[in-house]
Amino acid sequence: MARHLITSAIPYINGVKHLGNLVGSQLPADLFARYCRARGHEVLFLCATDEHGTPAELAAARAGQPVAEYCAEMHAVQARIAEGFRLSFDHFGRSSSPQNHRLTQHFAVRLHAAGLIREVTETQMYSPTDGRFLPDRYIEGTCPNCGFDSARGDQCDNCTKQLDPVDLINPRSVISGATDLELRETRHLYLCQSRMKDALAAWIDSRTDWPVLTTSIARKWLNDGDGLQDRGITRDLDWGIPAQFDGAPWSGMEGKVFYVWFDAPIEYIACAQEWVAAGKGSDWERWWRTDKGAEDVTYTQFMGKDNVPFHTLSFPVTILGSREPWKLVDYIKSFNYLNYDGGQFSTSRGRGVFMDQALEILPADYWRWWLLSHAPESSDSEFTWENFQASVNKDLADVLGNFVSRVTKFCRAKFGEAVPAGGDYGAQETALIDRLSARIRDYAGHMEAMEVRKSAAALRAIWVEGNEYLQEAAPWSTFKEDPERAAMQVRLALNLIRLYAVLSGPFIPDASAAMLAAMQTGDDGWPDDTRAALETLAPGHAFSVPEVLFAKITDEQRADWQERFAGTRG
Ligand code: B3M
Ligand code: ZN
Repeated sequence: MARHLITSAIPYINGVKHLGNLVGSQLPADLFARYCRARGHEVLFLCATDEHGTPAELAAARAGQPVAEYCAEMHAVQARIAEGFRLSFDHFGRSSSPQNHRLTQHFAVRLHAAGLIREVTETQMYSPTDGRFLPDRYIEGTCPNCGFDSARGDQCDNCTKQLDPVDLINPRSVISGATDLELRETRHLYLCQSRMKDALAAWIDSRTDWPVLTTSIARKWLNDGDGLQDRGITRDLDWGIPAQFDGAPWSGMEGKVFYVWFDAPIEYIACAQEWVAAGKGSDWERWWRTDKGAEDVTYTQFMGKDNVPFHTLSFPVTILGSREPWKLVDYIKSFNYLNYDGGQFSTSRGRGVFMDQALEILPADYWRWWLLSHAPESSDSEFTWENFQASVNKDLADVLGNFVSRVTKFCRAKFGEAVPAGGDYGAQETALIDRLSARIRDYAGHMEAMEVRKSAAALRAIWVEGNEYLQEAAPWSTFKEDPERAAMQVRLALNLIRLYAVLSGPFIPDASAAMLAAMQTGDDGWPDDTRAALETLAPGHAFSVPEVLFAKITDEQRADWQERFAGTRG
């Protein structure tokens, strides 16, 4: 039994995320976690909220709440929405946890001992109007790299370049809009990333099986030298993990906290400790310490492309630089952006569908299917209501839903609500079984490789096989001259419904559960032998006709939603 540690990038606490965020990390991570479990592997799937830094402070200020209170509330909101989307985290933690405080400080001490932290006196942007320093997102301006005019102090969203507030052209305060900013001296801890450049380059070069998107971004910053400039890992902020603590080997850091991007990835580890503290697990070290059993763990991270530099460069410096036997990531699956209806999703302008709104209008499976089957893997992709309507109506309602409904209703009408007997499978069925076996292998191969779109296409092809078989076999006409044979055909089709439930679980878990419930059976594992899988429901086994699995989206609904989500969220 293989062991898989799986993490999704941890979403900022600053509000409900949109569908583009969902499909860039949490959802494909969930797909993979569910698949690994279905294959009988041992899985630890972790996610959390990213609660520090300027995003948290700014959002709390906007909400008029103390930051801690705001974070606690928003964590509960995000956790509830994650459940709504059936994201099967083993634990959904918080980067503000005591575990992460301890561990982050521990890493800083270790890095210092390894000579990888130095103290720097530098000048930072200070706003007399606001009476404070303006780190990271407290400042916006024009990107010196690409000219984007709303680049933030820590990173340009347009070109992914990691920035320093002092790099911005025409900087302005996000709090007050003030532009009369001045440079003032302050002291900070710097992580000496540049010293690890060769080690990191060798490591990235050894990852020959990683997606090009991941390695190309990593190499870009490595070779530019850019991503590997030494970076400040402390900030002049109130909210965060204090950079000063008992026995700290540095001084003068009173009132400062660690930079959010320093502590956020450490939360992947702390989250496993929280999972134990919550009584859900008993041993986090066998997932995270290679001296304590984690040497045979496969660790996969999921994230959007803007997060890649931090996971391929900064976090590995923390892990490797600690000189302790922590588990290093084995595979980084990254995603491009999902656009919305001819533009970008915009949190500030309320443009696009946000996770809470999505669940208000349709159940999770509809979204999961569309998002995963259109995942922005090789390039950015775009959500349009026309495309969403077409793929829900075709794939889910016509291909899958209709099959289930036709088969169960026909059987109930002609044979009653139990699997009919009627002889062995014949040549037509054997041919179908052969085709299905090949397609299931195909599907498994793509899932294994985390090729999300290809996996969706392969699963759909498996559904289509059922429809084509039904069309050819036509039990409704067979029934007239050869009811025995029709019974056998229907028995196979009912077994196909069970097989579909098992195979489709990672994509559409609720529909999968509904199909299993209708077939009055459980999920007894991956179908290694297709014929055996299609003989699981024996003659006489009772079933029921399920409710409509997927309702079609009408043109009226589509037009309605298109207008509603054009950009007015208040
Ligand atoms: N919170 C950025 C984001 O939500 C950041 C990811 C942290 S992963 C350790 O896209
Ligand atoms: Zn830029």
